[in-house]
Amino acid sequence: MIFNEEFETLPREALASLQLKRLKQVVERVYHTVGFYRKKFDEAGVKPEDIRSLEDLGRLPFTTKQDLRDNYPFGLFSVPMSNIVRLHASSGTTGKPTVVGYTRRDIETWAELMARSLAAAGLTKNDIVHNAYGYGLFTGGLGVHYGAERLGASVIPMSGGNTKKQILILQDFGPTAICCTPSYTLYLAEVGEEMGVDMRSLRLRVGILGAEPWGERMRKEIESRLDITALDIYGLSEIMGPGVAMECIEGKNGLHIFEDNFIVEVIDPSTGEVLPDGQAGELVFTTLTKEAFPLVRYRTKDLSRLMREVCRCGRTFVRMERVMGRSDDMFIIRGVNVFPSQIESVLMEIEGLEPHYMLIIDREGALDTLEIQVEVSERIFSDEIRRLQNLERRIAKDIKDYIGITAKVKLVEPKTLQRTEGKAQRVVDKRPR
Ligand code: DLL
Repeated sequence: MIFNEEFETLPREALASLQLKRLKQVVERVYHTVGFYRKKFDEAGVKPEDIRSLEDLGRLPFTTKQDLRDNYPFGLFSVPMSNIVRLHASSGTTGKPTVVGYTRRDIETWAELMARSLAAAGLTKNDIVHNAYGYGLFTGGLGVHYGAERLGASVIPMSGGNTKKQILILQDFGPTAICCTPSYTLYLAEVGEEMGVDMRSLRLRVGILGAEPWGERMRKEIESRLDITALDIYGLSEIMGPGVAMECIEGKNGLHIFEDNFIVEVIDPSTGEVLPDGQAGELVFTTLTKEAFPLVRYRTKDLSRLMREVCRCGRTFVRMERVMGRSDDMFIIRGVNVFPSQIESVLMEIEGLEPHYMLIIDREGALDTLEIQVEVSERIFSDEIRRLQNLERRIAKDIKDYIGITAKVKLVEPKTLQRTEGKAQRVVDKRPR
């Protein structure tokens, strides 16, 4: 179902002229209300009136996470605090959180985009939504909540944690949709199975899963353990929260970016050069409708590529491929650039491994070391030692062959690696800095 037929199916030309009109307004607005932008635009020698076409966007400087940090907490807001009705923050792995603000109208816009996202997953007002994204400063909980209400669905504000209780609610309230991170979905399946619940016979039909990178293997695993359709939702606090892009149930291949609200570009993360459609690079967003905290050319560090082919759902919005990883969760082992998602896809090809793993990076002398801890299934774990050793060797060999790095592999007992309610933490970097 398409929630906002008029905007979501706009012919590309009409969409482009809407984007240009809105872009001009945003540039004008930030130039006159946010000192940071005025200074940056002046330095770059661009005035708001220089933006005459969408291509002119490329003349504006990028905004980075560091700029947000430098203006912590409210320095980039473009309205007085009296017009801000909500604050959220994203926990940075380092230092202070990133703070974002919303006006009343921003909350309405966000609710609409989340309603669109849920509708893209096939939800209507007749659905019951089990919302296990965390409520609080994190945008997941309240973002989904307002969207579900806007759609008219019945929302269960579970938030994260309390996993056994979640299972009870899943059984008794009969929600038809679940919203949480993909890793937590699997954890729920695991706990439910442990409690003797047949997780495939729940009323759940669809999962709206995101906030962390995941892959097709994980999708299949979730779909078969819970007997649902698992769809990917993308967003980031800086740009709004969840609902920047959403996979539709008809296409199930890439996420539609709500382009009437955002302009997306893909750049080469090392040079900043804008890449042609289809090439992988870093996503850069410009917000077109946000009042409190507009962002111009915000570098997300998320790596993806754009797909222009028309989707069978009827939406005209461009799709982004599921996020491959971040340019900054990349780590370098003895000179080789490695993304956790690459290791995950090697592991997931091997029979008998569970989708739970940890990567521990350390240094011995001058050499970087990587230890991969991965859970094996119950059946494999009871095998004789020799077979487990063979499996470890096989994994190490595959990692070497596919990624080109030497790793120490340690198989661990099922259900021993730490589970999280929110985003999975899979990399521990112990190297001295
Ligand atoms: O994670 C917003 C969100 C909530 C999205 C619920 C989807 C569902 P932040 O905490 O600011 O916001 O983290 C944003 O998470 O830059 C990506 O690196 C990552 N991320 C979000 N969605 C996906 C996804 C929320 N579907 C950061 N696939 C982003 C891969 C994702 N990574």
